[in-house]
Amino acid sequence: MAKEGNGKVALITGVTGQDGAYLSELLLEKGYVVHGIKRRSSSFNTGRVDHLIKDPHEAERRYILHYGDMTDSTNLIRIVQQSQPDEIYNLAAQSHVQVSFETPEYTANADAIGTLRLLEAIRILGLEQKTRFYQASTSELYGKVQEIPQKETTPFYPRSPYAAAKLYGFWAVVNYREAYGMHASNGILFNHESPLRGETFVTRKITRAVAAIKLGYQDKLYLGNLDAKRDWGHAREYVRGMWLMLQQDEPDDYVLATGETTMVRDFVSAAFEETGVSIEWQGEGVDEKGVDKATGRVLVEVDPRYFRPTEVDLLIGDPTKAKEKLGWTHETAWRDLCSEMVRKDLEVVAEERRANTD
Ligand code: NDP
Ligand code: GDR
Repeated sequence: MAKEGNGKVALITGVTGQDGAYLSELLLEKGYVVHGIKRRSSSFNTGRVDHLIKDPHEAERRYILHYGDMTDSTNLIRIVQQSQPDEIYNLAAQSHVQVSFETPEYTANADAIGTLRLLEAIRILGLEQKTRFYQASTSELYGKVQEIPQKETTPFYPRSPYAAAKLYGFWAVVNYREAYGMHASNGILFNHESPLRGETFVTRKITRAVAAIKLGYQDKLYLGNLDAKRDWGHAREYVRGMWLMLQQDEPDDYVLATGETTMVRDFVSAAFEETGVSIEWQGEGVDEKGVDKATGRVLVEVDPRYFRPTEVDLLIGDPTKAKEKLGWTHETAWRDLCSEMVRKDLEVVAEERRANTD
C-alpha cells in the first residue's frame, strides 16, 4: 500500500545531480523534509537545485543541504544521525562509465564502498527498522548481452569499473535486506535523460552541440561508438519510480525502462532534425561522417578517444514488474525527450554566450 509522504524526512545523496534535483522537487511537493548531501567544490555546484534552497536563516526550512562525501564514513554517520531519515535515496556516485576506466579505484570507493558505508551508518545508529533505503542500481549491470530484453532475473555481466562497483552496491543492498530485515530496494534504472543531464553523457553532449552548431558557435560534433543502443527515458518520470519503491510494504528490486532501444546515430539525426537539419551518414567505422544533406557540410565525425575499452552494445529493459507491482510506466518517448533537450539547449547555449559577451 502506498503511504503519503507528508511530514516524512528523506535524505538524498547525490542531491546536486540530475536525479537528485528531480527527486528533491518531487519529495518537497509531497510534503517531505528533504536533507541532501552535497560535495565541497571550489566552484558552485548547486545549479540544479538553487531554486529550492532558501536562506539558511529562515525558519521552517524543508530543504537542508549538508556537506559530505561518500568516501567519508564519519561524515555519513553524522548526517544520518542528525537527519534521522525515514527514507534514504543513495544517488551519489562517480556515474560516468568512461571516466571509471580512468579512476577505477575512486569509483569503487565512492560507488561500492560508499553504499556499504551508508548501509552501515543505518545499522550503527540502530535505524534498520525505521529507515527505508533506495539504491541507484543500473542497467550497466547487464553489460555484455545475456538476454533481450533485460529484466530483474537476467544475469549480470558488468563491463566497466563503474558497473563492477555498482554490482557490489546491488548485492550489499540485497544482503542487508536479508541479513538485517532492512527495507532496502534496488532500482535497476535504464538510461534516463533530461535538460538537466550532465554535459558529458552522450544525449546531452549531442543536444548541446546541435544547439551550438545551429547558433553558429561550434563547427562539428565528435563522438565515439555510434552503433551503441540505449533505452532512453525521461529522468523526471524515473525518480517517481524510486519513490514508489520505498512506499511498498515489502522491499524488492525493480527494472525501470521504456522497453524501446535506439542507436546513438539515430539520436544524433533526430536532434539535428529538431533544428531543421537533415543528416546523411557516409562512410564506415572511424571514417563515418554525418553530413548536412542541404549544404554538404560535415557536422559529425568519429573520434576513437571516446571508444571504451569494453563497451555495452545493447540495452533494452522490460519494465513489466514495475508496471504490475508499482503501477509505474514511462510516459515520454525518446524523440520527445530529444526535442525537449534540444529546445532547452538552444536557450541555454544562447544565454551562456550572452553572459560571456556582456
Ligand atoms: P549525476 O552524475 O548527475 O549525479 C551524481 C551525483 O553524485 C552528483 O550530485 C555528484 O556530486 C554526486 N557525487 C559524486 N561523487 C560523490 C562522492 N564521492 N560523494 C558524494 N557525492 C558524490 O548522476 P545522475 O543523477 O544521472 O544519476 C544518479 C544515480 O543513478 C547515480 O548513482 C548513477 O550512477 C545512477 N544511475 C543513473 C542513470 C542515468 O541514466 N542517469 C541510470 C542508472 C543509474 P557533484 O554534483 O559534486 O558532482
Ligand atoms: P552510459 O551513458 O555509458 O550508458 O551510462 P553515456 O551517455 O555516457 O553513453 C551511452 C552510449 O553512447 C556511446 N557514446 C558516447 N558516450 C559519451 N559519453 N560520449 C561520447 O562522445 C559518445 N559517443 C558514443 C557510449 O559509448 C555508450 O555506448 C549512463 C550513466 O548515466 C550511468 O551512470 C548509468 O548507470 C547508465 O547510463 C545506465
